[in-house]
Amino acid sequence: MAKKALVTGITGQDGSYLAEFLLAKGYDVYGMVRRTSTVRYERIRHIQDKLHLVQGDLLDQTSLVRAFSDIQPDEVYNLAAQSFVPTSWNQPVFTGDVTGLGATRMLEALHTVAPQARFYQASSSEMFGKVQETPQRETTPFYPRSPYGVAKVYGHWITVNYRESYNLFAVSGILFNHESERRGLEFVTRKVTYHVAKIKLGLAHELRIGNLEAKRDWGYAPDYVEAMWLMLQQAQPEDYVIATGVTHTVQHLLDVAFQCVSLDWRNYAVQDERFMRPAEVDLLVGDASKASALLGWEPTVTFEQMIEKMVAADLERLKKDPDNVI
Ligand code: NAP
Ligand code: G4F
Repeated sequence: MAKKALVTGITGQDGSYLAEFLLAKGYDVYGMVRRTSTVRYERIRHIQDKLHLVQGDLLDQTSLVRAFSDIQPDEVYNLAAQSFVPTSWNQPVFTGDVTGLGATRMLEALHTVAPQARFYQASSSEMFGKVQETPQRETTPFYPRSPYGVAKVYGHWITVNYRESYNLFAVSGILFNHESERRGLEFVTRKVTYHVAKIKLGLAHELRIGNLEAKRDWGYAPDYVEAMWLMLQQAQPEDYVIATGVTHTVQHLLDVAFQCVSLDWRNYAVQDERFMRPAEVDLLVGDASKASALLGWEPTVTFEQMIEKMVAADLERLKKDPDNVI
């Protein structure tokens, strides 16, 4: 019998890649989707006929209990979140409810009606915030710098707590930034590659941007979803850092992206206060040696290769449809 996986956040960047990965492994994939007035399934449209989509919302306990009870999944990947850091200052209570308490609702549903299921929680390097050591590893203390980071710390510890309280197979992947051609347009890598493509095609003339000094450890999303799956295949439930171990500034991102189309970012980028944050995470760089040793996981795509892919994909999309915003 095929294994059954339930993925929350299936319409997001990671959810779409994870769904593809699990389908290729022969899983029956159940994706949780929430009701919205406009359906936005762009990232999963190409596999939609192979998926079982179930309605549910991390804010609605009953929908989660029903989903767990009906599906009786073998594996659960909790990827759903309000995941954009700046929005978390505008909507801190909502972010806490979805991104933090949402994890408790998922674990409580699992504990109540499907305790045999293995559970993955999408934790984040944002939890390290004002970093207490470099590089950051599983044992590095957390010091979150945004309501989003605080909510993720809660989600992380409630996962540990349910594991220890109820002996559940519940793990937390502390994933550093990972990007792709499917990244949301508001995140800095995609914002840059999309604008580079627009500027190259004469569809835009400037890129308004925030802090150029911030450093991130950026990996490629398809590599990272494999790590999620590997964590649930282990004999023991443990938490892992997933990162490339290489960090770059936002300014370097501009260098690399504009070089892809032989342009100089200095002629187009305009710093704009609106994109500065009330509290910044200045530096992230992860130590994934535990994942390398125990999961055999390694990143396969470099930062430069990834940005090149993203620029190429944005050029392709915009050439076909100049209004394309996917
Ligand atoms: P994303 O593209 O923003 O996707 C978020 C997903 O969550 C979407 O499918 C969204 O559905 C869903 N969602 C939001 N609120 C929900 C709710 N109340 N109930 C049910 N579903 C809801 O995020 P991502 O980049 O794929 O990241 C996946 C997870 O990993 C997130 O938890 C994120 O915080 C975490 N993470 C991401 C990174 C990264 O660099 N990408 C790094 C570390 C951790 P709609 O389509 O309906 O909005
Ligand atoms: O791309 P970002 O918005 O990602 P951020 O805040 O690091 O969060 C992402 O990664 C986390 C993992 O560490 C995830 F948990 C989270 O869900 C999300 O996926 O910003 C990256 C950096 C920041 O330092 C920001 O200040 O880029 C800087 N930046 C500079 N100008 C900008 C901009 N960020 C955005 N979004 N837009 C700008 O114009």
